[in-house]
Amino acid sequence: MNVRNFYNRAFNIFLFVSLFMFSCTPREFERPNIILIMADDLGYGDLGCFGNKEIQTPFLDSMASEGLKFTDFHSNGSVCSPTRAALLTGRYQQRSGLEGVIYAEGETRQTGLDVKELTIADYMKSEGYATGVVGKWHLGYHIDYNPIYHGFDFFRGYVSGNVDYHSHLDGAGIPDWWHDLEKTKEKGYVTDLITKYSVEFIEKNKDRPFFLYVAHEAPHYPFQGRKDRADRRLGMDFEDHGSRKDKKGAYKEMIEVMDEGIGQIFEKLETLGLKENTLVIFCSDNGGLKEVANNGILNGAKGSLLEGGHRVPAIARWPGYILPGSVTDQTILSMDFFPTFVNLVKSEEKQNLGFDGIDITRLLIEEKALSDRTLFWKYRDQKVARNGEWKLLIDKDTAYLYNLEADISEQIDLADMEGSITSQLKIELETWEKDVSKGIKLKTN
Ligand SMILES: [Ca+2]
Repeated sequence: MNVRNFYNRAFNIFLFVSLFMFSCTPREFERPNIILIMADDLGYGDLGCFGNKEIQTPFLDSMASEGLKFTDFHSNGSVCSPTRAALLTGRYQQRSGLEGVIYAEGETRQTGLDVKELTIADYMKSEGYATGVVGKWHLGYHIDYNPIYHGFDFFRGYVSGNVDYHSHLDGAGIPDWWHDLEKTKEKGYVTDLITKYSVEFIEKNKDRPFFLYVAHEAPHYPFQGRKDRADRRLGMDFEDHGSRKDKKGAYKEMIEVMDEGIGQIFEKLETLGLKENTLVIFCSDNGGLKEVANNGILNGAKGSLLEGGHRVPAIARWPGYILPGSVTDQTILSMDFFPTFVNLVKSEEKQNLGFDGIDITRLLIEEKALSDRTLFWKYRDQKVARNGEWKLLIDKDTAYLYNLEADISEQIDLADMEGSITSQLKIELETWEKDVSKGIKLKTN
């Protein structure tokens, strides 16, 4: 053995022993507080740090420069309720029967996320965390589905898909503003109330571990700024999208006010000395609405399974663990957060909790690539199977195959040219559909 080989070998042994000791350490980090912030209908190109030049988002931009930006993050659904179901359960939304939106009107108003489902909040609570949700719930209107029955100790917000930012009436004209299990009247612009209660929750729980889910309404319609008037009034007709003419102007303001509020959350963490021990995640629940959003170079918009419907901005910040200014192109879904949080806070090894999502801790703190997996989406008459660069899209029984690495805007259909990849993904998609629909009565609205 020459000298160089000797040193190489010695170094490898050292590395192995270090890694072994590392992996045997009971806990390599203190259990962090976790704040999960989700915007509503924010498009892939709607933030400065994702290339937007018009909308000012200094706090989210600084979050990206202090943390990790995801360029291939996806919401599980291309609309609201399904993503929220997957996010909170760590499983495909089809397993909880929530493939479609829970509407303010019609029979779906009676449905919701079954309280027997294990949610992030149930889990965090069982680990001694204070649990709060502020903002939009959209997993059931009936009080039986209230977040308080899903593991949250604290709820300030609304249960529908959207409310008037000033009068807090839902899409059916019904008052929808809650303090825990009580419907209440409260003045204020929804985005500001969300910030106020998020900050209050952090302050109240500063001396114990907490999980806070900040579910912003912005920039979902109605398109209303801070100084606009209420559009929805009791017993009066109204336009869903609001009366303001300059909808794009309102949209920009709505994102900027949300960003300002996120800045206040960051400031509170800093003031209380909690910045270092708090993992903050930001994402959107689906792609941007065609009429107002910027979905960047992506094709499609909210409601579609083209990339513009579900590839959304996402950022993670955890000082000391996540490398500042890093970027990952690994494919992540909303359902991956729950298994990750389990790994971060668990007090003992867990049995299989039945997740479809995976733990991405090592990606967050070491930028370690994830192992190969095929991911699936389904909504109305579209279905997708995605593996690495390949994306199979079935649209009304027609198959399209896109290579997202070469063609992120999904312009060139390779379904015939790459027949074997198309067939393979079709088989995986069929198997997945059978698996997730076992014993579930789908509400495919
Ligand atoms: Ca949404």
